[in-house]
Amino acid sequence: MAEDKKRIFSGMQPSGLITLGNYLGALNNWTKLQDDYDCLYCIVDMHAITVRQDPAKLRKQSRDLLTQYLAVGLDPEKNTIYYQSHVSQHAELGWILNCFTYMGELNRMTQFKDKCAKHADNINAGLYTYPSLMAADILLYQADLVPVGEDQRQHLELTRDIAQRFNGVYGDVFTVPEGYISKVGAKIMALQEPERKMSKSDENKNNTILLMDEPAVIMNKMKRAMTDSENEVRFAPEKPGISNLLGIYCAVTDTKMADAEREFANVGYGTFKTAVGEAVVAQLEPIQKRVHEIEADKAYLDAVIKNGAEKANYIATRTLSKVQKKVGFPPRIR
Ligand code: ATP
Ligand code: LTN
Repeated sequence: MAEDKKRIFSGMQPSGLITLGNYLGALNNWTKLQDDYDCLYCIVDMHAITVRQDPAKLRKQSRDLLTQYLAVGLDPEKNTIYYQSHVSQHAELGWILNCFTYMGELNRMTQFKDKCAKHADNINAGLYTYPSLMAADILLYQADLVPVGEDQRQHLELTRDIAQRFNGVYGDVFTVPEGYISKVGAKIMALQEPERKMSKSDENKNNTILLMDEPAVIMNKMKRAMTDSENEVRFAPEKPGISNLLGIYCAVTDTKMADAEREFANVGYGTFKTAVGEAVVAQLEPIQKRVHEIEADKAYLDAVIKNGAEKANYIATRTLSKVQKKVGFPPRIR
């Protein structure tokens, strides 16, 4: 791995089928970074079990997510792609960082509050300390940049605070990472409730477009997307539904907002929705085809899994050993 390139770390939970929001807010940007940075892209299965998962489904979703990472164009030769649970250093550093994270900080996390409301029957300690594990993910690899969607900004800020706190006590151990949040596609909203973000664990299936949705399904979900009582396609805070569809259109076609508004200035909502749907289908169809090709190649996938874990393990060990020494754990006798 080139030492002169800046390092990038990001991850996604295998908590369900991935959405257009995940693709536009995260995956699509990751592929653009792979030539210029030394990138690690993790499948954060340890984070996923902070809400109850069916074991067989979790295993399948993890493999599907890996396949989708590859299908969107992430190259396992250029990037380190691996499962979080295969690199136990995440858990070990996570524990240490728990001891450098205040309850007051964790209490303020909006993702925690949202998930508590959604999973009132299972408000477990893992859900609460999720951000310290996320900090460990990033800091283990001394990442300079972390490309994520807007919803992760708060977790990243906390990661920076934890890194600075630790460095303040022990010297420069961790690189303090910066967020990398692209403007386009950073927050795709739910189709029928455009005041909420599109989320893969949403129970209303008409709120989300899945990366693997068939064209007819995509067109149908688009048709049902919430709009408003005007008939004017423009980007405005009081028009969250139309603004969201415009945002999707701009992201998938790489168009500027003003140009998109001009393009749809004189058309009705029906025509506009069809155009957005067709643009999404055009973007996703080739990816879906690649998913089917890759998932048929078991040996290839297994090799990616094995190599990714080995590469990640190598870097993670270096940081963890240093941290263990700094905090005063006794050296191992070999
Ligand atoms: P869950 O519903 O299980 O909480 P999620 O759909 O919110 O999942 P994550 O796995 O938490 O997705 O996030 C993966 C990446 O996708 C993160 O970088 C996140 O910021 C980004 N992301 C998630 N939802 C959106 C969205 N609606 N718009 C843009 N980016 C998103
Ligand atoms: N918390 C993130 C997933 C995640 C992540 C990370 C993202 C876990 N660890 C490290 C970037 C870097 C989420 O819920 N989207």
